[in-house]
Amino acid sequence: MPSYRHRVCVIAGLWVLAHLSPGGPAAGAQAPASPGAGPDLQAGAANLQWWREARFGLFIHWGPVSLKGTEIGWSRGAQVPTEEYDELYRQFNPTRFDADEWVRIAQDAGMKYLVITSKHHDGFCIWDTKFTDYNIMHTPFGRDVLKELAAACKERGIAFCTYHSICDWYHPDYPLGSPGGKTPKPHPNMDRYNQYLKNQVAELIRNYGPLGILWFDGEWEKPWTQERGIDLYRHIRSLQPSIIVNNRVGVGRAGMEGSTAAGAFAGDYDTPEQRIGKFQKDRPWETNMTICRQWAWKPDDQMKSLTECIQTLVRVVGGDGNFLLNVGPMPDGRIEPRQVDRLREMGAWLRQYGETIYGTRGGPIKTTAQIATTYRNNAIFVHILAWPGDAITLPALPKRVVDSSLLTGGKVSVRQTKDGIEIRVPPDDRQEIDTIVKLEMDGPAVDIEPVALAAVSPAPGKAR
Ligand code: FHN
Repeated sequence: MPSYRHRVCVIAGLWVLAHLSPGGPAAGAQAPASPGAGPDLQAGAANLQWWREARFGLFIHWGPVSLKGTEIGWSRGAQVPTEEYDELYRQFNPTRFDADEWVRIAQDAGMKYLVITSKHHDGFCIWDTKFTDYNIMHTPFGRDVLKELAAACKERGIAFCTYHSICDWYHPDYPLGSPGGKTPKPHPNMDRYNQYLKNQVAELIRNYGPLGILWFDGEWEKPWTQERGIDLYRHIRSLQPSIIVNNRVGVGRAGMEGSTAAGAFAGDYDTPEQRIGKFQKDRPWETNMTICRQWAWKPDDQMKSLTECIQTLVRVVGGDGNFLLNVGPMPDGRIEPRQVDRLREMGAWLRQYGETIYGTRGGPIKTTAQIATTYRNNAIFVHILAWPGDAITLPALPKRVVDSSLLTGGKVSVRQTKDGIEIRVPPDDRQEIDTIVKLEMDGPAVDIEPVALAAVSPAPGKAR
């Protein structure tokens, strides 16, 4: 994985931008603005609202490399010789690709937005771009995948979004090449590459937009700078003011942890990768994670269990984040049936318990190994993911529990004292994946200051 260069710009010239949180200025002192960065570079709370309520999206990493079953971008010049990798597109013919089927799979999974790699680090473009012939129209398949997906998303009411890599180990003008950005190109021209990048971003927005999100990546390498990042943010905002852009365009992202260096320009949200982000309500965030181990298609890759998928979703939303779950479609254009089954199982769970996920905020009790909480209006949803003993004891809250119910079925007893709230559910009514208790409070849960629960390790034999 990339070794990140944390070239966070000089804090003295940076700006903590207003309205990072939905409700208004972010916490934290006002620092001098970074060159060219300001609130006008952000989507704003109103444009983020649909995304924060959506909570769950499908990530797709796909390209001719699926013919090899190795990792997109990273295997170029590593497991797959560069010359061979760059010729794969000439045999790429995913005849079983069906855009409407992919979007239906996302919809059936309970996902509300779809982010697909328009171009990954390997430089291959899966749309009819006028700026390079290294694209899907020059393959035996010859169809514009982005055009078909954008139409299918529009038809089914799923937000269409694209992932676009800033680094490009194929393009002759980008200074670094494969493997993994470790080799120099012979005659690079970064300014010309930068224009190519901006031209293609404009194509994506103008021809396939309006896009829900432009999900950037590959900003960590030396040729990219904060100034180029600010310029790219400004370019995007000028093309579609409402678009949401992540924090991987400036150079302030803290590696896989995905947060943004204090004071650095943050884009619209943080991007913890392959992990559950920390509890954070003052800046939007989204965990991006693979359903298997590899981002792109890999035969017989290890796939996450339903318990892990659901509990990750619950823990992420409990931390006030979104969950972007990735599949790598096969070279014939299908999403692997066992992955489709997993996504369908998640959708079945969300059809039953989605009220505890969609349109909720994280907290007010912070996630632990045993529980996560989400809330909406006066309701707090306590997701019990493991049982340390016969009861779960929550910290004292400043509002009164006026009613309670066990959304997952069965009986629950709730006892509130000045010291805390004790929850008991008979073992037979406890769910393997998530036992959900709804607490109806005597006022809005948003007024409750987030509170940590002392972690309790499960008593022996009491894991459930
Ligand atoms: O190198 C990429 C990787 O292939 C994948 O696209 C992930 C998704 O967040 N981002 C980079 C690794 O951090």
